[in-house]
Amino acid sequence: MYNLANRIVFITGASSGIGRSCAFAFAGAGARLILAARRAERLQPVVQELQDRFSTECLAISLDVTNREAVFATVRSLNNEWGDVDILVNNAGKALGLSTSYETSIEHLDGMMETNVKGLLHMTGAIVPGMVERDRGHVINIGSTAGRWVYPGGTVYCATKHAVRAINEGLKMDLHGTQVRVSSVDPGLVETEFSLVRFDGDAERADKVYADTNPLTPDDVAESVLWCAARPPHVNISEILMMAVDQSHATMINRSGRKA
Ligand code: NDP
Ligand code: 8X3
Repeated sequence: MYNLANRIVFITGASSGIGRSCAFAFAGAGARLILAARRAERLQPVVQELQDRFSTECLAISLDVTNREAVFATVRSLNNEWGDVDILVNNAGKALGLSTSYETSIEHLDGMMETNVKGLLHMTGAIVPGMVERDRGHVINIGSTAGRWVYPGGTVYCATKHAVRAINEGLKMDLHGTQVRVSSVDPGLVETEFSLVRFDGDAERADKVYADTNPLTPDDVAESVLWCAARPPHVNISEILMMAVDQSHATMINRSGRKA
């Protein structure tokens, strides 16, 4: 097992959902955490709870991953105490709307492409060179079943997650010969704020996505992320594809009722 105690873990999108759950999972393993998201006010209670429950050393950073300059400046500003990032969890991401590819607005197109693809690459570009220099580290990308299958209304989002899958595969080759690891955890339906964001705050519409079914929880995903990170250093988990039992393919979801 790779001992995660005192390792420095940088998690993007830690203010909600899967990223927030990853913070608790790594905190439970004794890691030190750099937590980033745009909404500082949503990071603060996460930090407070981590400190109360695990006495975790945390650095909360308000960061928009689409801002390349801000990403590089943030990473440069990490002092000796925080600079040697051991694990990068590239989690920040979103779907916006359910339009056809040809009707997707420029706002939605940019929002998805800039965050899910370029934001992930900005973070990778800012942090991986240090890992290469130290000849250790681990990048864990949060992909999706949308990186393998396309569904109606999801063309652009799925394209971004297909890109994440390609980046995950290519980054491992880019790092060939180093001891830096690269993994992708690719979940299906997970109940988070994902659909609330997709439907621009329409809670009723978002709730319907998870109605009468038993989706994955963000903690389920975080457990897999932690498992990847905790493998012995010579083991690289390339990818994990995971879905709720109630989901058998992108749009094949059993809605016969919620189990307790
Ligand atoms: P949430 O909406 O609950 O969380 C998304 C997180 O990303 C938030 O913390 C948000 O913080 C952050 N974020 C969004 N944009 C930016 C940005 N520009 N810069 C920095 N942080 C940003 O959704 P999930 O937890 O579900 O999503 C996390 C990842 O999991 C995404 O990559 C998503 O594609 C993927 N995924 C989700 C699935 C699902 O069904 N929920 C299934 C498969 C994959 P803030 O708004 O404060 O910046
Ligand atoms: C997020 C889940 O169902 O939109 O990746 O592909 S889904």
